[in-house]
Amino acid sequence: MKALEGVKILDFTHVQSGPTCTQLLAWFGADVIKVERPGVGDATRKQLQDVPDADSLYFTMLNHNKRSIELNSKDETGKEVLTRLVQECDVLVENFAPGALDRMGFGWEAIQKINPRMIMASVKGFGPGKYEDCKVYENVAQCAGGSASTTGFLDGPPLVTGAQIGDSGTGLHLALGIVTALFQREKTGKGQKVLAAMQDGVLNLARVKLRDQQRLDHGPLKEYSQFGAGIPFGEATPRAGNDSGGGQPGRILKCKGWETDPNAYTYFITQAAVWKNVCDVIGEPDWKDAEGYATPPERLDKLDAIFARIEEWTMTKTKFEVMDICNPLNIPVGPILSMKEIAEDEGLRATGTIVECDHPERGRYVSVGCPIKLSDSPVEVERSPLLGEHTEEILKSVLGYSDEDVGRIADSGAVGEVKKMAAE
Ligand code: CAO
Repeated sequence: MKALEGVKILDFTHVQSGPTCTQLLAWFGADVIKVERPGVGDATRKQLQDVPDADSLYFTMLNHNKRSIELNSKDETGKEVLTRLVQECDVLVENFAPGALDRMGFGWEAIQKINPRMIMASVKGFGPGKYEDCKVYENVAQCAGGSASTTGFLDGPPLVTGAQIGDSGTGLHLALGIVTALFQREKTGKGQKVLAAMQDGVLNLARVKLRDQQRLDHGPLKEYSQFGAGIPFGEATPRAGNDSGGGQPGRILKCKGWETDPNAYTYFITQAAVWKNVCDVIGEPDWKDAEGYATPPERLDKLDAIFARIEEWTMTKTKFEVMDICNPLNIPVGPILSMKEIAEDEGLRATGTIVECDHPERGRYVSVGCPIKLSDSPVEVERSPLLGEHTEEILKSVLGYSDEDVGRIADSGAVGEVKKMAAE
């Protein structure tokens, strides 16, 4: 038994944000039916291809545990099939450019008429307002959501982050909106619209930077290294380099091998509660009670010097040795792990966070499994579907079409050449 067993998702998503959401729902047990344009499919199938003629990793890593139906939603017969899908499914998830669903004839009002219990969930770049019609990709959202202006170093340009907070982050927000709407439907019997705008999702994740914006009205941000360096603050939350985002000062420090290994670094947090342990570890026991060092406020203007001294120590150890020494002393540290190290990490493989799948076109590939673990709803990660792999199966088993109907639908061209042959 899986948590979302019995829930049918009409998955009209593409690229990254929407697919992340529906992949999570599939992992929680929903039957996710991915509707794709005949012969074309999700654009990511062919983007950043590493194996000729095989679905790309971009696609395969975002579309696990789904079924694929090829369907031209602009064709008359295609619309008939889509209408049946709306009748049968619980949730429609989409992340088309604004207005695309209306142009197809399947806007919110039309959907409600066909199935009042349907939840219609959308990712858009912006919420209602002057930018609502804009197309948006990841980095645009990171910039518009406040993340880029607060990421990077003080003397450099704004930076986007590698974590896809605009796409995958908004997909997560949408998934929560969907299960919440399903929960409410239990009581009301009605569907509703769920909207997750990428700008809003990024801002939600950058919430602490808006906190700092308001703190600026009351004086400098003392935990920022900029304060210790004596650089005045401007009007807006500045870029904070690798400063810790919270009240406990932290930095990225070099470890043994940094000269040749770009990831021989550790994150080191001088949490106030374990300051004495930090002093012992780095060989500065006098700092425990020395004037100017004993309390967190006294240390604020010396953080650069303090971290320089800690780095002298971390440079004598590998990032894993730093972890092994500091963890038992409750000093929060974290190695900078490369993607290579993560892909090979036995611990992550043991928990199913890193998985391997067999794919008929591309062979074995590594992927990220479900990052949320439910004790009563285990996840078995299955490979992504080939384009239209389940067209016939969905027409018959989900929508109840007869062989004759499937032949008629295939003849119309609404479901693509391959399925026409399969139906014959
Ligand atoms: N059958 C027939 N037509 C189909 C179809 C199907 N099965 N599936 C999609 N289409 C059509 C759409 O109806 C649309 O047609 P119109 O423009 O005539 O209405 C067309 O394909 C293209 O859709 P699109 O505009 O969404 O795609 P795009 O490549 O031009 O834009 C993107 C991509 C991501 C910029 C845009 O979809 C968007 O802004 N989405 C919302 C924000 C978002 O999710 N961004 C994250 C992207 S990365 O995760």
